[in-house]
Amino acid sequence: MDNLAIAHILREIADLLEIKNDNPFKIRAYRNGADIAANHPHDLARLDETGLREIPGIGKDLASRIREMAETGDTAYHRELIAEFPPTILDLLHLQGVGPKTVAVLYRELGIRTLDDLEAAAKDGRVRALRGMGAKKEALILKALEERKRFAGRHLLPDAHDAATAIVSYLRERAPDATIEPVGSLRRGCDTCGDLDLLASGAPPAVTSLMDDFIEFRLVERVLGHGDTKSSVLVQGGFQADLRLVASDSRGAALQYFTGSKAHNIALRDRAIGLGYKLNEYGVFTIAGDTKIAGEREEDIYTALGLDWIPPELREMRGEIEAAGAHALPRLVDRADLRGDLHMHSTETDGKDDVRTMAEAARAAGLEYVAITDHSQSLAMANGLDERRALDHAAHIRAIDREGIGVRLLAGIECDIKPDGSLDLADDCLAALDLVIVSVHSAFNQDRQQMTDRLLRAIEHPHVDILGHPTGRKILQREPYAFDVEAVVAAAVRHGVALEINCQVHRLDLNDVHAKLARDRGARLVISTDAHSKTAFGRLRWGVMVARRAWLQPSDVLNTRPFEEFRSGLRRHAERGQP
Ligand code: DGT
Ligand code: CA
Ligand code: CA
Ligand code: ZN
Repeated sequence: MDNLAIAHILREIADLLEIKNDNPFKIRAYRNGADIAANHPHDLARLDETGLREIPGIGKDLASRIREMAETGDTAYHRELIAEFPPTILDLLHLQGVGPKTVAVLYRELGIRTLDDLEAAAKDGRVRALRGMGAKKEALILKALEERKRFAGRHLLPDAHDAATAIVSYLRERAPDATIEPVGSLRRGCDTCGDLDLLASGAPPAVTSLMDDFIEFRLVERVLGHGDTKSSVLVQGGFQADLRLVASDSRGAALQYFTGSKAHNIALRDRAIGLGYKLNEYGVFTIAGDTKIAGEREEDIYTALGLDWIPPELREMRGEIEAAGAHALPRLVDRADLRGDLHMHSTETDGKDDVRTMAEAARAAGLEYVAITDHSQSLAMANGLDERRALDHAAHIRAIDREGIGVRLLAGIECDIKPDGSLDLADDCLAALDLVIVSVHSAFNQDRQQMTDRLLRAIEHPHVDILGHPTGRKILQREPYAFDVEAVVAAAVRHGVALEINCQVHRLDLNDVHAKLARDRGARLVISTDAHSKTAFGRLRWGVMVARRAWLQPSDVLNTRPFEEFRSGLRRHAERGQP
C-alpha cells in the first residue's frame, strides 16, 4: 500500500465524518494525516506504530489506522463509514460549491445518492425547497453539474498535447531555470488522456513563484487546489491540469513515478523490494540503511533495478520489464524513419488540395514517396471514382511523377469494401493501379460473423495491398465494428496484406493493442495520414506514437523502406513472383 493510497482513504474518512457532522478536531486530524501521507518521502506502510508516531501530526489513532491499512489494505473504520453512507455520495462533495453540510441535507431530506439524483432534484425544483437552499443555490448546483460533465471526459491525445504544450511553454518562460515536463498518460502517448500531468523540478529561486504562475495562466478557468508542491486547475477546453514540484535530486524518480502507468509502477516497486530496495517518487533506497542510490536521473532508477531504461510508450505491463531485464527492448520506430505516406485524398474526390500540392507538401514534410488514394464510387458523398475516372486519375498522377518533383508518386485508390466483401471497382481497374487500400465505410452494424467474412473476402482479393483503418473506430465517438480481429490478422499475414495505422486523430486505427497483436503474429504494418489537405502531414507523429506503443521497430513498418524496396515489397508484386 503506497502513501497516496493511504492518503486517499484518510481523506475519504475525513469527508465522510464531515458529512456526518462529526467532531471538527477529529476531521482536521484525518485531513492533516492525508496531507502528511501524500507528502511523506518514505513508505508509511513500512513503519511500525512507534515509527509512525514520531512523525509530527500523526497521533495514536492515526498511527493504528495506518498500520491496519498496511496490513489489510483498508480500515474497519473506513468500511463502517462507507456502510453508513453510499460511497457515491462522495462524488457530490467534489462538486464546486457543494460542501459536506449540503451533501448531508441532500441525502437526509431527499435521499440523493448520486450526481444523477442530484440533477433530477435540482431540475424539478426539489433542491430549492429545502431549508437554507433557495433558487440561487439550486442554480449553482446545476452549473456545477454542467461543468463537471464538461471536464469529466477523456481527451484526444493531440488535443491534450496542444493544451499541455501551451501551459509548459508558458511556465518555461516564467521559470527558465526549472525543468518542466509532461508526465502521465500524455508522456506515455496514450490515445486519450484523462488529465494533464505536469512535473516541475528545480530549487529556489528558480521555482519560487511557479505555483502562483501556474494558477495565473491565462487559460485557467478555475483553481481546484493551490499548494507548495501540487496545484490543480481547470483550463479552457475542458482539461484538468495538475502541476507537481519536486527537488532536483528527486527529479528522475518523480518523472518515473508520475509517468506511470500505475500497473508498471507497481511491478517496479515489487522488483525493487525483491532486490532489497524500496522505490517511491523520491528515489530508490536501500531498505537496510535507507541510503538513496538513485533519484536524480530516470535512467538511474531503471539501472538500479537491473533494467535498461524503458521508453514511456512501453510502460503498460505488456512485457517491457522482462524485456528490459534481458536487454531485449525493441528499437522503436521514429517519425524520422518514415519515408512514405500511403493514404491521402486530393480534389479529385473529397480532398482540399490537388495531387501536385499534396505531393509537394509531403516532400516538405521530409517524405520521399506518396500514394494518392482517392475514394471509389460507392462513396458518392465524396465524389468517389468509377473505373474510368480512377484510370484517368492514375494517368494524371503518373504524369506528375514523371516530371520528377522530388517525391515519387504512386497511383492508388481507397476502394470501398462492399457489405458482401466484394470490392467497389472491377478487378482489371484495381490491377492497373500501383497500390490498393481497401476500407469499410458503410454497413458498420453487420454482425460479427458477417463483418469477419466481409473483411476476409476483401483481404483474399489478389489486388489488395493494404487494409485501411481496419477496425473503424472513432475515438470517443464510435466503437470498432464487431469482427474477429485474430482471424483478420491471420489472413493479412497469410496473404501479405499490410494493416494500416491510420493517423487521423479520431481514428488512430489500428490502435496500440491491435497493432501489437498484428506485429506479434508477423503482420506487416504501414503508418499513413489519410490526409485530406496539405496541412495534415504533421499528424504522422500520432500514428508513430501508436506504433511505438505497439512495440514496432522500423522493419515492421513498410513505409520505412526506400521507395523501390517498398514498391517491390507490396503484396501485388510479391505474389506475382509466386508459382
Ligand atoms: P489518465 O490521467 O487517466 O489518462 O492516466 P494517467 O496514467 O495519467 O493517470 P493519473 O493522472 O491518475 O496518474 C498519473 C501517474 O501517476 C500514473 O500513471 C502513475 C502515478 N500514480 C498516480 N496515482 C498512483 C497510485 O495510487 N499508485 C501508484 N503506484 N502510482 C500512481
Ligand atoms: Ca493523467
Ligand atoms: Ca493526474
Ligand atoms: Zn477511409
